[in-house]
Amino acid sequence: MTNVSEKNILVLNGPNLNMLGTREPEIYGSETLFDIEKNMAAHAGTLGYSIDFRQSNSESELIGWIQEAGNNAQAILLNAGAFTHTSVAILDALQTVDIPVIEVHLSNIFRREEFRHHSYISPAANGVICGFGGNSYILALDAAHAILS
Ligand code: CA2
Repeated sequence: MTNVSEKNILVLNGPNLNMLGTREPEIYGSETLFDIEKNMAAHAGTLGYSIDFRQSNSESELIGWIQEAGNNAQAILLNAGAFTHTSVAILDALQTVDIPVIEVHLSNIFRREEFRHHSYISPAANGVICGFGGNSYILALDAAHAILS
């Protein structure tokens, strides 16, 4: 893993989140994923963490990163995108790691279509933060810090 330090937070982003900032700003805001990464890195620095920020459109790649995280990270912040609503495999992977997991969403999934109201991932998460746009990630980092402190 890149950017490994003693206090490392793994931030995983699922499918299509690389498209942030290009369309649907009314739902997801106008920040790009890179903007979110930069803001998180700055905030993480003030808390004494480094972040390892990744995105993949592949369920398999996300699962591999989750499996490795137990050895390399103190916590996982995960926006699994649409896999949130479909993936038992990601749930199973999260249940193999023994570090805090915070589920993150930009949008308030409970104000949206009914199929977005259910998350397969939440049972493996310490908590869920959704609806605050890019700030959801900052709030999730604060939540992880509170758990780790
Ligand atoms: O609100 C979130 O963060 C979501 O995880 C985003 C997912 C969606 O399937 C979840 O229900 C909620 C979708 C990410 C796709 O993002 C795009 C952004 C801009 C343009 C196209 C896709």
